[in-house]
Amino acid sequence: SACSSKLVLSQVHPMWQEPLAIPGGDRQSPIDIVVRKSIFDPQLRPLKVQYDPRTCQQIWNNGYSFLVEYDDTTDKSTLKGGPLEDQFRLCQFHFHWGENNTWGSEHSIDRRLYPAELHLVHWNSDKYSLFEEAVIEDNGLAVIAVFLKIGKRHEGLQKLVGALPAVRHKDSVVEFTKFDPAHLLPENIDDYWTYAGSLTTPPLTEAVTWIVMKQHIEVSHDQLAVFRSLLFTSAEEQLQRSMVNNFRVQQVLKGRTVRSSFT
Ligand code: SG7
Ligand code: ZN
Repeated sequence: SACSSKLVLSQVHPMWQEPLAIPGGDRQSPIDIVVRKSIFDPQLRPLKVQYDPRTCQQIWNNGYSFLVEYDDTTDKSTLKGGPLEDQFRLCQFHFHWGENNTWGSEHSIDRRLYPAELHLVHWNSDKYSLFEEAVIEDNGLAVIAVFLKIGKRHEGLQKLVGALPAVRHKDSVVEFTKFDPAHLLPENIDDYWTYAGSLTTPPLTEAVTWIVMKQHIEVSHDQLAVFRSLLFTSAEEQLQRSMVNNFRVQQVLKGRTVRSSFT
């Protein structure tokens, strides 16, 4: 795949359910967003999302989540506006989820967790020419986070859910094309929180402008059950482990402000 992010984490720790040994910096993610402490910033513009479904390439079980990867060799699927000065290119999206519906998201709103959270990962193509460069720079990445709540079946998600059994085991890859990630965004993308943070898995670099959507999307319990039927383990391993609880523990704010685009 052209999605060069694959190179970065291919040598990642075989899943780190254990508390991380890597010492945190000053802007680690995820965090709890305290609504009454977030600051409305009238300067925050609407997000400009332009995704081309033809850049969608494949799904990959990387042993921690499943990644839907996009061709990021040109500016065909992009994100700009909102808190961003530059143009960012979509590279992949993935989710984090729990073993049950009580937890699973990485971020929380006033301590309230959701059963799952979607991350659309983009890198700054105005300033950098490769994901690998962007991932180590403080303005290198922009990730859109969308909370998932249990409710009615999500039609836009269903094509993806149907493809997941093919990537049940770690290291499996299946061709997956023409998927428009805009279908996974909530109706209202103008209301969001934003803060300066990090990747939530190794290398944990403090490169990310987080854009956390206020509005959640709904998926059915059955759809999330298919996420939970995936495995952390490869086909060769004796003891198979369900892919659940693939979120990082929350990090301290350390004086950061969370801004909101809405009042
Ligand atoms: C997931 O989350 C994967 C990672 C991703 C990581 O484990 O999607 O991607 C790859 C290529 O393994 O790491 C560098 C990167 O995108 C962290 O992303 S996140 O901070 O948005 N959760
Ligand atoms: Zn993530």
